[in-house]
Amino acid sequence: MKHALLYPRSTSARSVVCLDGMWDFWLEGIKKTQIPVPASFQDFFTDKELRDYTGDFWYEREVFIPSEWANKVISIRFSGAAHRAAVYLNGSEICSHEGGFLPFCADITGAAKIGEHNTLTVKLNNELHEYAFPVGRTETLPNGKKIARPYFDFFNYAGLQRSVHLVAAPKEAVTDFTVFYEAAKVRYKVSKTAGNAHVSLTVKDEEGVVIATAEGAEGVVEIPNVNLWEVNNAYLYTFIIKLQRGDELIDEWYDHIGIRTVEIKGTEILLNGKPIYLKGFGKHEDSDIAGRGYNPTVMKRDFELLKWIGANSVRTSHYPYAEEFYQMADREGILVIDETPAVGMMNSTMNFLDAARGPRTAFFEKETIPQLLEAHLRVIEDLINRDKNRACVIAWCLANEPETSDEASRSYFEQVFNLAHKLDPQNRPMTYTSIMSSTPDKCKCYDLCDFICLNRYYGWYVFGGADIGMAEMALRHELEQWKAKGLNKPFVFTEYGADTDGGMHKLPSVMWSQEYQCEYLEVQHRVFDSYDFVRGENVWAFSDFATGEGILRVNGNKKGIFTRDRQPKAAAYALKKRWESLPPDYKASGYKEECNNAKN
Ligand code: BDP
Repeated sequence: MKHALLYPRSTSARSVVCLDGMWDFWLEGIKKTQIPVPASFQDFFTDKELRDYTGDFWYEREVFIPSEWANKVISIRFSGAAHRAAVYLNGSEICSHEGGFLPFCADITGAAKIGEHNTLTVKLNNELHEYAFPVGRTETLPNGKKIARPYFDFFNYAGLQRSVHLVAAPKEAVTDFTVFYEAAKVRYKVSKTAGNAHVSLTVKDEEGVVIATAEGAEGVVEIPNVNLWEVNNAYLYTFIIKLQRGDELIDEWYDHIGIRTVEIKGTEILLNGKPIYLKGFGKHEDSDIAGRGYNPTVMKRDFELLKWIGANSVRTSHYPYAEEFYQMADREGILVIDETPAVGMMNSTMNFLDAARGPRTAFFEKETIPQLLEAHLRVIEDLINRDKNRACVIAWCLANEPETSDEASRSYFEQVFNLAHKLDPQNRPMTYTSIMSSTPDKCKCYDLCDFICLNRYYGWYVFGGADIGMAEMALRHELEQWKAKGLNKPFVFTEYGADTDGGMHKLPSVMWSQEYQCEYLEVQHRVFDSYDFVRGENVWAFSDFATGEGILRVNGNKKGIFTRDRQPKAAAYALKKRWESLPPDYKASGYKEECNNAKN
């Protein structure tokens, strides 16, 4: 059944049926209605109680299983069902899954009525717990209302937020495919179910011409005159894997794969051996009405905006995105820091505020930690397994803003990093994003990171508005402390930003005005520019996004450089100007020498 975890693709040996569309939907207290899949359920309804609903809810639809599938292994594949799911076919439970951001599948071969309609029911649950991701808790108020208390700053959207597929595959099937490279030499490994079928690999270029072949489940293919995958200039080869017995085709699956190397040397991030400077954003899967639902129209707009503004990178804050996002990043040549759903690892409903104040909450001493660690290791395995062949993924971000000032976080993260290093066949750089209270003198885990990612809000949560001059001093002071450590690693600002009302102008600036967002960014960039080891800037956030309600959020988080409907704020033009003027290898040692030579 593991074969169905591979991205669902119809080939001459496999059939895929997409189950997206209208599904029946109900939860306690509302009449059965229909809602679309993929989407979050919360933003369709006009009733506030429904939007904030916390608990179990159901999706159901009829699924026809064609009689031609009689000899196949039939699976249902969920690209993501948030946050936990139990799947039933014709009333019998066939599988359950914890976690909303990674794919899982269920074998329905035995349970399915072939040549008939079958009833597929999914019971979902969106409660938050301290032992599951994303971390939070669920409270029952004295008035009886159950409510989710996220320890993170985004709305607790849930539902069948990604596509659902039926997959019919042969009994002897490809279950996994892995590539890693030494430049044009591509090492590959095919895993399959039991059987004696012969494995072969064919590589086609973008014109569809076969340029290399290999035999056997494991080996090396040499790509002649390789077109490397580059930023904004992607090249994707098609790798076709076949299982054959004599002339008979048993199974076939393919993937589009870019060839590139990524490594860190000293303070440089190298792509294909050349230094790169990251310019881009932390994002959310978030849009009007569809919520966190995979939304190809919005995704397309986002990639156009990324190109327009001169960005080259995105962090998938704060969870793995839909698989189609990485496919598009692969095609567009956008670099991705791929993040696990490990967010909220601090005991607070407002961790962004605590980030500034820095109280110790002893999160890693909780009794739920062993169970959370298990969940963490599982998502790392599933994430790396899902995205390991994506050229766009240049690094793994194993957690967002954990309380690494806590001594107990050390052994936890040693285990997390060890597993991730063991699992990634391409040995990509690993990191986590560091919260403001994890200053160089307090952080217990930074040395585990191959590059250091700072989420810093000097000029917003601390020293905002009239105090912005102090913000520059404080940021420089912190960077001086990091410098004194002599880490010889790249630093990337993975978050910095200021909430901004897309309609507000004010001269002179005040916090929340578009002028202030521009001034804030100018201060940060002036500081980044004076430190050689700063090798990237990912602004928080790409666009405004939905959060829970509270006195710090005006209908969501407004730190977007674009509004929620993807229109530019004033800062977008300032960033475009800066990013288009920075050379791709900004701050590289070679680049500096060139500049000096040009001056002399
Ligand atoms: C950081 C979090 C991010 C928040 C951001 C903010 O990583 O999720 O949205 O702060 O406060 O702490 O805007």
